[in-house]
Amino acid sequence: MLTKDSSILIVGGGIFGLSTAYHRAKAGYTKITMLEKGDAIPSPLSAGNDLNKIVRAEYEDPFYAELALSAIEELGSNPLFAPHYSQVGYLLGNSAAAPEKSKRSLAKSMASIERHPAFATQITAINSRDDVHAVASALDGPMDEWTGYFNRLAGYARAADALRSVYAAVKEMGVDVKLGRTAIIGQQITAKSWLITHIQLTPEEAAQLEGIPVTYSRDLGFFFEPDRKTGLLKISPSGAGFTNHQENGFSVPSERNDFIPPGEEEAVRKILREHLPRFADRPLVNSKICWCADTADSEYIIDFVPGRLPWKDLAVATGDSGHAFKMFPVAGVMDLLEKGKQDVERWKWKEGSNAATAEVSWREGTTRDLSELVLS
Ligand code: FSA
Repeated sequence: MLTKDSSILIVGGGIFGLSTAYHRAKAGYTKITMLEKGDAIPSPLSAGNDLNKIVRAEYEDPFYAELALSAIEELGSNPLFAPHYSQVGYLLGNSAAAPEKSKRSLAKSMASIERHPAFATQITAINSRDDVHAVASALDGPMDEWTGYFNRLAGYARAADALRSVYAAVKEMGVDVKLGRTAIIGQQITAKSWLITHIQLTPEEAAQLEGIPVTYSRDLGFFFEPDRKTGLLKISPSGAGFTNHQENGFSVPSERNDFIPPGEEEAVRKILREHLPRFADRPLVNSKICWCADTADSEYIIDFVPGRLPWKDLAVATGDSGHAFKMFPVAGVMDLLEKGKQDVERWKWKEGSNAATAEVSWREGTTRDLSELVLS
């Protein structure tokens, strides 16, 4: 039985680890140690170590929609998160040439919120160029026959800043943090990465785009308003991601991440030409591939590792699958440790699943391994 002076060891200081440390410390646990493999927090290994991340409650599955709504509530009201959250809305759609898969994914997103009371006055359908102009006049690219919707109850969080705040808070609350340790992986999880890059805007250019919604053309990719401190506008192309398979069959994050995979620069330029053509030729800066822990069905894994010693009482919270940052404020309240078992079926240990071969409904294209690419 867990008591407030039980020792809790958290492996990994990313979104799930930090959120767990925060909520356990807040609940009065006094002996919490957190190990982080990277040499700092925000860790260079955490996908959350990023300028910003999308915050939205659109999910094919209402379970996650509700969870994301509770996270949005917390992001807007908890003083630890609120300074890092901008509710600029979410402009989601498809360009005219989008493949059927992107169109299906968009329809599911819309269906997940359109009848929900929380969104009753928040959604505007986008059926024409004029409709885009009405909600985001700064987007002056062709966006011909671009259709979708604008959801006001969404936005983005300044991700690394939020990590810094929570890290400072957990240290203040007495969590013992040890940096530079090794973490664990398994076959249920595969490391996949996506390009994140930026263009640098001048203060005048940034001012023109201030407050634009997070815009996601499902078939092309997404971008955010320019960062209000630096003028950096973040862009990420759509795709099924890049793996880094080892001889042992596991894909793990690569040592070097500061590059643009072949073909991806053109994908970024296409996003710019479609939405913000005046910046289409701007140099791409601070480019990196951002690593996520993917599961076969995009469900997180938050469970005890089955079996006897040495794993007794070892729990994992992982499998972000590219959609966990928004849950930062609530991830650690998934009270596995106190209940002593996971009764949320979807988050159970996924023995026998293979994340490396799975097909994901909300992603376009096919996964490529870094070994297939000729990197410059
Ligand atoms: O919650 C979100 O909508 C973030 S998705 C961002 C993204 O780059 C995905 O587009 C991609 O498919 C992968 O899951 C990594 O995250």
